[in-house]
Amino acid sequence: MPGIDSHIATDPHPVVKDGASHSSSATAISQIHADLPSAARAATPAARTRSFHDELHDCGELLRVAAVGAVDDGKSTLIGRLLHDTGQIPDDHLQAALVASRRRGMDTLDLSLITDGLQAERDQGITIDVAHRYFTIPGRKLIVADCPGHLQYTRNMATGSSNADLALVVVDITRGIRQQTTRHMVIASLFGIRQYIIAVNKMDSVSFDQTCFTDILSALADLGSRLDLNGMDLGELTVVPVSALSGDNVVHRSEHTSWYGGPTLLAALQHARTHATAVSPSNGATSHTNDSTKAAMRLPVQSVIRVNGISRRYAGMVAAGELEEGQEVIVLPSRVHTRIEGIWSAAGQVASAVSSTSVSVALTDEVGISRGDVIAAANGLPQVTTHLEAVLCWWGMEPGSTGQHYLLKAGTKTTRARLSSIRTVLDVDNIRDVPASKLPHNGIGKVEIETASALTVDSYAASRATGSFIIVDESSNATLGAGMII
Ligand SMILES: Nc1nc2c(ncn2[C@@H]2O[C@H](COP(=O)(O)OP(=O)(O)OP(=O)(O)O)[C@@H](O)[C@H]2O)c(=O)[nH]1
Ligand SMILES: [Mg+2]
Repeated sequence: MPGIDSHIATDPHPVVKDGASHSSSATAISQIHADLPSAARAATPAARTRSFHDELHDCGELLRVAAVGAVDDGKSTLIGRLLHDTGQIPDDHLQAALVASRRRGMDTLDLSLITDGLQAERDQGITIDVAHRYFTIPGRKLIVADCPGHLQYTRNMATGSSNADLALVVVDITRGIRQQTTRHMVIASLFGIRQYIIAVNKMDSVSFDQTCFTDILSALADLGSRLDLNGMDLGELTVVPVSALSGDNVVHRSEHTSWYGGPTLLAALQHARTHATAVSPSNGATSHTNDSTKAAMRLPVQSVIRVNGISRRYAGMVAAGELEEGQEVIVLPSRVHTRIEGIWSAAGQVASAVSSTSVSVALTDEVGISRGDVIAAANGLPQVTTHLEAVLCWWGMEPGSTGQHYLLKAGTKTTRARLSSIRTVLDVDNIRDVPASKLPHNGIGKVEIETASALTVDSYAASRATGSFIIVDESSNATLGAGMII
């Protein structure tokens, strides 16, 4: 694993790059109240002078962030703080959160209420569903998925991270790295995330003590090397000491951490690689790519459309790579060679389309194609197979067991499948694969699966979209697990 970027300053008085001296007292209701209705603008002196709204039009590239970590470590509060201190909480939301905070008997604004939208979440003080927050920071558009930390909702956490460019891992400094923190990092790594910002939160609870922070750094280094030994790559880690409650090192540099010379959370998010600029590691075997435009083109066919009752077009979403007019393609599983005659998107006829674009295409030859078939670039073929080797995250309440039948959905195709072998299950505490015959609830295992009909797939390392699948219960249709093809 590459080194941890912890930025402990050797200079006890580092230059304050943001130029913001920031009061880190908790956001008092009275202070906010006095400034309403333009409370968001008045969050801090720096927020007043640097209007983030001014930069809304200059959005820049999209960065998808999954905020993960153990229950109560402060994910929702931290996202709320980020929104608040960048002046992006609408007045009505702020008002509602103020009222709810008061109802809870709090004399400070509970920023987690900004992100926790469900009544059940507010009642229990935990996140259950994944809330997506869309906002901007200078030069960037962000989509932040606020994932639940509770073990029971690990599946929701996985949903929130499945498409992320970066994981924001929140760690409560008073509780350290917990099993659920590790589990989330393992899942994020399996999903191909190669950038991590570790927000070491609640620094106010330890009086911003540097030794407590370096203890977390040692624990992270230890975790990183254990993951490495098990073939799991985290990629780049930036570790930032923060207090979501008081705002230290979130948007404004803290005056309480003079020993820290690294970026604020905001600056770290500004400098992270986005989807468009992501690069895949060069070391081959365990590398994953976040950049589905660099992968070989895959267009899983969702439906066949008749145009004017004569010609046919094939509709679907480009799952990987770039689709181009004139491109030589192979239709799978029939293996018929043909070319792309024309491409239509919502914008009309286009010469090319990148991954995640919904399109319909016409082919130069008459080919028998139906839903579930895949149109693939001729230079870089997927496998057509009934045998899968995969890492499977299991959320079924009943353990997954050898010989059981399920439904397997991969892209636009659904088939019956049998769990033919469970090779190992990950011992999360020791980061070690151990032999097992069952895959327990919330377990992560290496398995083999036989499918009733052939699937057109890639390895997950080559393509996220065509290298993953879900396992569904045949009778209840409940999602039991998510797999990544090895
Ligand atoms: N002292 C202190 N408390 C904090 C800080 N950040 C959050 N908290 C408190 O920690 C508790 C949990 O915060 P949440 O933001 O709901 O935690 P979470 O990680 O979103 O929790 P789940 O979504 O349920 O996993 C709340 O009581 C917060 O007020 C902090 O920086 N300092
Ligand atoms: Mg939460």
